[in-house]
Amino acid sequence: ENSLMLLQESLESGAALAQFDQLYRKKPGMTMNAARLDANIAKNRYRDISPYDQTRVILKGLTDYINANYVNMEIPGSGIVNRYIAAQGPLPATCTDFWQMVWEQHTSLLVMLTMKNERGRVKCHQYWPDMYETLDYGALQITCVKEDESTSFAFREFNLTNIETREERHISHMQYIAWPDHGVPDDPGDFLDFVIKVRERRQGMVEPTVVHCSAGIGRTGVLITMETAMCLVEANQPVYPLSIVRQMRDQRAMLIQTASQYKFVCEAILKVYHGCFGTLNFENEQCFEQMNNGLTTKC
Ligand code: PTR
Ligand code: PTR
Repeated sequence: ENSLMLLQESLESGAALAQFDQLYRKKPGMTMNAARLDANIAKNRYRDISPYDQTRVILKGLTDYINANYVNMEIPGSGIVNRYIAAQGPLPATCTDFWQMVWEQHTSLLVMLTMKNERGRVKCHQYWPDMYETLDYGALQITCVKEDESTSFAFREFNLTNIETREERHISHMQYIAWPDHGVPDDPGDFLDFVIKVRERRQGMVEPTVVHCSAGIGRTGVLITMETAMCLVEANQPVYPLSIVRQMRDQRAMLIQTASQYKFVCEAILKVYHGCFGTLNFENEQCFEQMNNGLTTKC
């Protein structure tokens, strides 16, 4: 496929990374005033990472602020729009806000791309209860009913009960635990496996998936880019990673933090493609079927 051939060439020549470095990190014209209000300053994990006002998630009630943005990724030609909320890792003081957001947005999948601690620093507060335990966050009561851990992933299931309405919901939590901030995943194979599992879980879901890391920009951006690229390949659409990044940054600033993260995701996109086909030839009908069946199993 032509766009992937171009991608390979521009990675080899270094042009891809130069273009990435030149792309705006914040979309001109977007504002970030809510983040700077006195009442909200302490709700930001990092002083330099704020949500756009225009796309921020607004909580119901008087204090409506959380450091999170809607990020909608359209897959042309397929009628699909993948809906995400990109968020910072909750702080002790924002866990209740976080769960309120999950409830109000009808989210049933949480994707976490950070560990709680990295290199001796706290990166994200543990905003969920341990296995078999229950914690109250405002009007929500959360119980962890399942937890499976491997070396790279931790998958959990939570029951949420709204104490006021007695309504009960079920939430999946998928954590990738082998990926330090500012870096790239330790193992691209494990990372692709993880993204494929996220995609399987997301099948048919219309409510936004909440994706967070520590700041909610670097690793979150890599994951959304990867999933978007996989959907584009499946929909037989060209894949231009830079325009994916632009589309993301139009909705939350700074998504994908470093050139090495960008390079990593571009290489992973090519790897998925080559893994399915062996060659860069997209014309062939059979290739397509193979990919549509294969992407979620073999690659
Ligand atoms: N030990 C690391 C950390 O605490 O950050 C990695 C890790 C993170 C391991 C989360 C397990 C984790 O999940 P839990 O402790 O909640 O099962
Ligand atoms: N000021 C912080 C820093 O540069 O370290 C903000 C920051 C932290 C930015 C983590 C990105 C980070 O990575 P991620 O978005 O993947 O958690």
